[in-house]
Amino acid sequence: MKPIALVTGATSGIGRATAIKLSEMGYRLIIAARREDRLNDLKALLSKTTEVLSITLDVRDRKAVEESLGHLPEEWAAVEVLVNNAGLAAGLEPIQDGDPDDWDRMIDTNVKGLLYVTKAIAPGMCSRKKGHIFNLGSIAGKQVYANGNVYCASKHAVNALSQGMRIDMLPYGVKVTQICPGAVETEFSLVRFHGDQHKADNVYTGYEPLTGNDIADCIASALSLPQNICINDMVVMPKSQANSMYFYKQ
Ligand code: NDP
Ligand code: 8X3
Repeated sequence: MKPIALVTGATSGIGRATAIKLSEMGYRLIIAARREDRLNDLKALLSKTTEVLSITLDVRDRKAVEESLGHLPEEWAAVEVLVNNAGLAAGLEPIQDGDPDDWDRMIDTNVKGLLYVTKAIAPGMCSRKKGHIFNLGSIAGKQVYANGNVYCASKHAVNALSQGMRIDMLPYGVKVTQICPGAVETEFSLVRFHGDQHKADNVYTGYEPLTGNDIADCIASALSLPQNICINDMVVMPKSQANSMYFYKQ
């Protein structure tokens, strides 16, 4: 029987690329996100190579996460790989000008959503003594940049939770890998700037950003290592980005 991987936020960017990569690696896929039409398209694509369970889900909805991921059909219950990817930035303003609705969205999705999904899946991994969790952190979880305030705080929380999860599940052999990318060209900036395509495109000009496929390759490489090795933390930057603040643009 093929192993099972669950990817949240599979309808775009890093999550979509990772779901495709994992299907090519021989996993059965559980894909979750809010946009049902996109999930259906991805399911059709993945179904050419593997079995797929598609779940329309808002990870901020604790009850919905418990009901769906906490009660998976028996043949889908033994999740081996969880990719906690669903997340977003909303806004890029000084704290005094920030929108509390944006703050709620980021904290509820990036921190609480990740916790709800983990709570639904991790107990099974512990009881089977087998599992690998990937948390999508960010370079923003390592360094704070101007106007990044709440997004950076949410990713610093992911950084702390990844360390805590790794310690807590150590006796059960569950691996926890945090992936911390720099700039990846996805819908991330379009979402951050509330649909302003021009502002979003500007983020990625003058240098070569990473792609969702690049991050999927990193996840695949961590997964492909021998079982006694765990990559705890991967900080993955475009060649032209030294850290959150320093880009070399031409
Ligand atoms: P995208 O906007 O392209 O994809 C985000 C995905 O998250 C979408 O599939 C979206 O699906 C899903 N999502 C958002 N909110 C929810 C929710 N409430 N419930 C379920 N799914 C949700 O961005 P990326 O692929 O770039 O982002 C993926 C992750 O990588 C995020 O955690 C982000 O913070 C992180 N990251 C991104 C970087 C970048 O530069 N792009 C760099 C570092 C980290 P839907 O709208 O259908 O629900
Ligand atoms: C997303 C990339 O530059 O906002 O985490 O930190 S950045």
